[in-house]
Amino acid sequence: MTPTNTTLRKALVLTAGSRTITFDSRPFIMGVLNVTPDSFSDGGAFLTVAQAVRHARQMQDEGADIIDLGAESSRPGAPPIEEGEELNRLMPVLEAVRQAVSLPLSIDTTKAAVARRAIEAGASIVNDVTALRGDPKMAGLVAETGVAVVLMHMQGTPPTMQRAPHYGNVVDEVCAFLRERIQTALDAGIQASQIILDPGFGFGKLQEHNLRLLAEFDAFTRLGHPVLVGVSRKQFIGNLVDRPVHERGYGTAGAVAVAVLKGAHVLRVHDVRAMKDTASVVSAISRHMRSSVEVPNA
Ligand code: HH2
Repeated sequence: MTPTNTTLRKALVLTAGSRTITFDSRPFIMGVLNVTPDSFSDGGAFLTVAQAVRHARQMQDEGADIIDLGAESSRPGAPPIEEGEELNRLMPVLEAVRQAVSLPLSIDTTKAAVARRAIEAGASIVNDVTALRGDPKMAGLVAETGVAVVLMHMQGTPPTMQRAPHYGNVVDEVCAFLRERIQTALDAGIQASQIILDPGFGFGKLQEHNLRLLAEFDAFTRLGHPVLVGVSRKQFIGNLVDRPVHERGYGTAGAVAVAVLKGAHVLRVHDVRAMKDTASVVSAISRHMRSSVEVPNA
């Protein structure tokens, strides 16, 4: 019998502090909770503790598996903020969300001091868009605490990254970067089972780069770690559907469907229910595809 994707897909186990997450056939949904005044999509919407808790509960009820809290925007052109300001925005919300939901919490930060406080308050994943390059203490913190870490590709930094991104072969270059960051993490004492990868949609990428990364997304899932995809409501989808941020749900679903078909493990999304349904349908179909659909001449 010709093997299907179910028989071919290897289960990956992620260790995240005291939690163990097994990725087998279905992608996990990471719901975004930004406690920022200026995030590109939900900036200002969940600034009070009560609003943030309500939204976290709603995402849990809608089927989220993880909640990603961020207190500093990384949208193109976003100015960096001070550690004190980030902690002031984050900690009251994180502590209240920790009480209100039972899901693993991820902290979207580039600062080790912020990540440490978040881990002490119960976060078990550090989502570092600089892939451990932004703060020399971050790798040691992840190694010491045993939490999971997202290593994301970015060319440049948020204030300047969309000015003139350039690549020879974007997929090869992003893969090479991720391999190098995995090695740096391992050298710092982080276990392979703590690592999640992310090609970084929109982070120093032109339209054609984002589309190539999605079209060849399986290049990242072959690197041997769970792979996160963050396409939700982003500009490259807006460019295709010509719609403002809050009307990009169907466009996002199209991109999510391709990523799921190509083996994505974690979907970082704003619209939990819609993307969970999209992922459920696509991953069920993909389990019935012959392997030859994905690997033509195998
Ligand atoms: N995208 C954003 C923020 N954090 N983290 C990962 N790992 N991957 C992503 O693609 C990613 C991310 C940007 O989206 P959002 O959080 O909605 O906006 P902002 O950065 O303006 O807060």
